[in-house]
Amino acid sequence: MKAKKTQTADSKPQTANINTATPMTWCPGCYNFQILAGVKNYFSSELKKGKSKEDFAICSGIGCQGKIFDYINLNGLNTLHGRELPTSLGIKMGNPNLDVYAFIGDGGCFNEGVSHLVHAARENVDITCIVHNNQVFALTVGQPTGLTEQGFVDKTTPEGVTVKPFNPLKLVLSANATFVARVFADVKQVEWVLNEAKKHKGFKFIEIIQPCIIFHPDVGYKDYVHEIPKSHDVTDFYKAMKLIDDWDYNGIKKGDKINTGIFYKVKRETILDKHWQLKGLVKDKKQWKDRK
Ligand SMILES: Cc1ncc(C[n+]2csc(CCOP(=O)(O)OP(=O)(O)O)c2C)c(N)n1
Ligand code: SF4
Repeated sequence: MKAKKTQTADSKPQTANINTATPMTWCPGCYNFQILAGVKNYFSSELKKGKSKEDFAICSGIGCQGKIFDYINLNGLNTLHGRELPTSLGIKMGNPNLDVYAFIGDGGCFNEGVSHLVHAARENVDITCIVHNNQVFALTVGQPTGLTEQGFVDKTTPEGVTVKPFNPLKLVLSANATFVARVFADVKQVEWVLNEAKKHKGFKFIEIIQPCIIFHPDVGYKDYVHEIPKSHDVTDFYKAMKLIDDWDYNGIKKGDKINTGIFYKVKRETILDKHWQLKGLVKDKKQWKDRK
């Protein structure tokens, strides 16, 4: 694991700066800037509340969103495209006291890495999975992913996408994820949802609707965003499915609702609870090397 900045044993806890000097290469106006700002606000406030940089690990893969790794000064690993979840699981197993955040694109998560997603949700791995959903493979210049709408045309698909996208949140819920949420790429919403997710033990899945202004622009998504009613019972699986089903990702049609907020949240044994060695490390706040 790449340590971006080390702390000596006798140095004081850092309440520090998580900025990096890496030049920004996102397109001006990219919604990833909103996500980055929300994520940084969240980590900064955690550090101010007494957490140390060494309590966190971040992981991303290859893609426009993957660059977020370079813009946040926290330890972690920039891994292979689509392998953000198994890498994050490895980090968590290596040190279960770390709070691990995986940043993934919709291509990485729902195309190349989709099997990892299903099993991370099923195992209730205690990590936070954040998907920047722009409905295209943006870094490689806009090819369709499994979430791109029918009719979408690019150089690889000149006659347009012929099949319907699948609904990623229905997949995540069906795989028994215990925390499922969606927000729009907005600083405040991102910060809010991370604060909600941190209260939950288990696999936290957050979809962020992040239009790509170059290859999959915002065709009015914002106008279709609806906050989930406060009265929604987050433990009701079928109601969660119903709210998720209000938008099928196949473009935007009259009557669609892109619901945002927490669809589902239930308690279930996590992968850590099932293994006494891991449980012991968490209970004693120790690392493997310190075990007797
Ligand atoms: C295993 C593998 N397959 C394909 C690629 C090529 N590749 C690199 S980035 C990328 C697109 C990433 O798309 P997405 O995950 O949706 O993120 P975005 O760029 O849209 O943020 C692809 C296909 C790769 N690097 N590794
Ligand atoms: S190509 Fe799209 S996702 Fe990538 S940086 Fe530009 S606007 Fe953002």
